[in-house]
Amino acid sequence: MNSAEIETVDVVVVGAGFSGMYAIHRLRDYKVVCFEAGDGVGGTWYWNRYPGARVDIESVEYSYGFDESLQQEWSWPEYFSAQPDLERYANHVADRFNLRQHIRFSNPVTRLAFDEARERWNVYTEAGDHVVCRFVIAATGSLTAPNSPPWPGREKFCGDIYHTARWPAEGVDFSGKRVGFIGTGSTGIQAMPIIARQAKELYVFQRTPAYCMPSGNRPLDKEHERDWKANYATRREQMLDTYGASLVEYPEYSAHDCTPEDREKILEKAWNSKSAFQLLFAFSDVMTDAEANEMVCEFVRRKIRSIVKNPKTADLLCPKTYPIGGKRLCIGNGYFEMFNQENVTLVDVRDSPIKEFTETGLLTERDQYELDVIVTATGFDAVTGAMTRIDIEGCGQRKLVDKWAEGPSTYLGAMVAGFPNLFMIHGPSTPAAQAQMITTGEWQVNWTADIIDEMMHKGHARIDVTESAEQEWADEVDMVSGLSLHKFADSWYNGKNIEGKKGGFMVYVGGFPRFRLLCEEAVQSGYKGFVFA
Ligand code: N01
Repeated sequence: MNSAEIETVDVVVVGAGFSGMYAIHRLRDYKVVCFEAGDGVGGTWYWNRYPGARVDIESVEYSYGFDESLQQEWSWPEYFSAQPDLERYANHVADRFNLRQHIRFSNPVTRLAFDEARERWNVYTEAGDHVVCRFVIAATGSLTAPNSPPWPGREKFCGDIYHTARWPAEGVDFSGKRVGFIGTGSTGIQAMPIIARQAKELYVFQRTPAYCMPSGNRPLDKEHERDWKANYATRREQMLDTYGASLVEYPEYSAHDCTPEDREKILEKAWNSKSAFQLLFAFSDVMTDAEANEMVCEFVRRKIRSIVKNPKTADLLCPKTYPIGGKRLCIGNGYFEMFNQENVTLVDVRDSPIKEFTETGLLTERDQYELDVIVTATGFDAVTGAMTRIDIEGCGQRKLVDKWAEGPSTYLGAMVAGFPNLFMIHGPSTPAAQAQMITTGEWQVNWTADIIDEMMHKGHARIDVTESAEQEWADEVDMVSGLSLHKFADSWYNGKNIEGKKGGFMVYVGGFPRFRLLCEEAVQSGYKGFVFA
């Protein structure tokens, strides 16, 4: 193409999920284009439309705070919103703030290449767009790239196969069907009880049992809503000062300080709490002290045994090999109860792994299962997958995928040395799903946009970070994860959910206040670790 025909903008935003949408809004004084793979806004809440998809953070918190009238006008029907309500909210925001004019839908970015001489990014898309820009904001999400384990024989299977993260908008009718469901993480636990109500038979293929607590979801009561609306400004500030950017109770007492009777009462209260995740915050040391953690694990196992009538099934559903919270705690509605239904069968694929898909179902090492439909809720190539699936080429034609071959390196989770003017929101080594993602995403967008504003104001063409700053950030990330029990679980946090994926712990578990402080200090101390040109 003739260079005169190539479109030039200030900022390209990749992804029109919640962070990408806010980035468009925050940077609207510049020329901004956003490329989005889907044909609508909402990111995670656009793609994950499987039955039962629902947020596990209170919606009054899990929503934008940047516009007071938006949060005053909007009403959530339930405490923990279902996917259709979250998607409706995303569409409302896109319309209300005229964001669609900047978004090119069904148009995923395929390649990003930095032109060092011009100090500009070349952005190429699947639909054939080529845009040149000064800054790229990759708002690509932590849980974007679906993971589909390479079982042979998929093409042979005569029925339908679905991945929960690519669910058909028109839904799926499971009536009278024999359904095989692979995956018992947060997604599977939400979807299965609903599918089990419809399906003739449901076979649950479990590799690792999950800790799960009830969601406490209910219609949002008007008094609670009024109270939040009267105090939004203060509450949003308070949220930023908590570990997970969420106002759950954070006790100061250790599990060891309590008598067994008091511990039981506290755990029972946390189990029945209206705030999801309260079990992880039942005591101050659940995520740092193995014995305290085990007390909570055993409490959940007792719950499972009391709910599930078949003792063998109950035992198989009890997690025994990793600490609670080591993988993200699942929040469910009737998951364990579902195993009391006659049409539901639990299959242990740790003991007898899935070998292949056959014409009529699934073959494990021990048995053949006859199925009409197979649903995979096998998670994501998390944190890095959305970035490494784009061909990204920085200075010296170095590819991001090569730089990250042994695991992702970043500075503050925001930038990668040798990839100037490319900012990530919820990138590797940010708190990601350890903290409430809309509020922390908004905060990261503001922090990034302030840097861009300053560069534009001062006439800096280029910002990069040093490799020593990356190393210091890696040391910080290792230090805080070394203090927590997360390392004792194989999960998407450390890439061990996917065979062969390399890298260490990819999520910052030092808490959002510390993360925010370190990001703010870096900028305020004269851009420590950054290099301008
Ligand atoms: O994915 P997962 P997810 N053979 O990776 C199994 C967020 N989220 O989509 O544990 C057999 O947790 C795998 O087994 P194992 C939330 O942050 C939030 O459920 O690796 N099984 C596991 O059981 C969450 O953490 C909400 O042994 C295989 C399952 O597939 C994140 O998304 C709702 C397998 C994958 O679980 C991801 O959750 C939903 C194999 N080869 C999701 N490979 C809410 O807000 C994988 N599995 C409520």
